[in-house]
Amino acid sequence: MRIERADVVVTSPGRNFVTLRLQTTDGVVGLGDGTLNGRELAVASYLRDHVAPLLVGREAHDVEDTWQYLSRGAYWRRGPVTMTAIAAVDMALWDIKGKVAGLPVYQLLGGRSRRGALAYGHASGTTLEALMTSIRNHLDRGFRAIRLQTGVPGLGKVYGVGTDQGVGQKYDYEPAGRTAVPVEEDWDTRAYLRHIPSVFEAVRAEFGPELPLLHDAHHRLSPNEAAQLGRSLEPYDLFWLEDVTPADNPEALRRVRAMTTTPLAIGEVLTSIHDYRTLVTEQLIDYVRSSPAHTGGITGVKKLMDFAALYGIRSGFHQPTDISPVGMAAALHLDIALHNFGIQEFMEHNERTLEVFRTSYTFADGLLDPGETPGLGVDLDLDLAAQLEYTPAYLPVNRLRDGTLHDW
Ligand code: KDG
Ligand code: MG
Repeated sequence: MRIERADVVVTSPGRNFVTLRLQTTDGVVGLGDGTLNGRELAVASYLRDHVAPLLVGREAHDVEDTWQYLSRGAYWRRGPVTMTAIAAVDMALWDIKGKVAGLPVYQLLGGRSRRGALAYGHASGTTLEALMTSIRNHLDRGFRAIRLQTGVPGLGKVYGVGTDQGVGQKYDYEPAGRTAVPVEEDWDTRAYLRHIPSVFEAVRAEFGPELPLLHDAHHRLSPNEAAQLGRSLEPYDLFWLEDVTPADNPEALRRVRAMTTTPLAIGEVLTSIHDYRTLVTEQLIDYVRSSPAHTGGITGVKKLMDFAALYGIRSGFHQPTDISPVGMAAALHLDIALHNFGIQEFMEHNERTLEVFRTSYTFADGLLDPGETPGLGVDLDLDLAAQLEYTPAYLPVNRLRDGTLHDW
């Protein structure tokens, strides 16, 4: 069974998504997510101009060989654009294999290891009161683990804080502005470090000790500041503290690790098993944050998680709404199959997106499940997708109060 067609579909149902659609000589269709937020067309071109011509005529069943062919064979290795493009191909091939076998992909990865994947939702508020409402809204919708992001007194818009919700309203955070240049946010680490512990104290007092709580520091702290934050949050028993330092210097976490027992997660911007060598072998982290969509697909992440398993490190795959439902499905099949699953991020896609991508995964009682549809379990409505044109959208940049550009 050979690959006969390889088409790249760019669509924008409220945000931009890149999807690779492969079709075999037997008429089987496979979908892969190639979305890289703010750099979507770079991956679309990589796929369309450099990868699709190599795929046509290849054996569709040879998932591992195609993965090696595209990563070793390109000579230029790793990096987010390359690894997202390889991810798209890999997911589409697993989708095809599952459809041909008549099995959901998780069955091909070793079968079911759990009833469902514990999901965490994003609660946020510009004020403590708004945050409490957001947490209640999430609990009412079935979430059993919550990430908290909060406004900081004296700062304007802060990462992860959406429009304040009324009772029963949904979280609607969308950082990527549809503007010609990135929006500029401001940042003050000392103000942040002073404020955050008081928020966790109030939330623990209100919701008790059982609820798993998470927080994303989004790459902004020095190792010493990160250690300070980890220590100050120890009394509130976090499930994890994410991306405390910029991920491109894994050694920075040695100091953080030595200073605090708060569990650490990192890696949404890491794209290869090689990026994790120090983090994993020195046990500097507790959770891997890479997503299949940016880390070479199911094949890339399976290798990474089997390596992490040797050191007792678990998964917490990145899944904001800037990864498409196809990428979400790929993560869920891994979540159900991997022994060293930890938790799954879950931001719900908007209704328009779920009209373009028809999914078979479910969320009930705090748990996600990929469903039993053969393959990944996602269909793409090509006609609707074609009507929703790409619009440039950039993630924000961050500046300190004196104007210095800081990590966002
Ligand atoms: O595109 C960038 C987002 O995916 C990122 O800011 C989201 O940090 C994030 C998270 O934890 O979901
Ligand atoms: Mg994050």
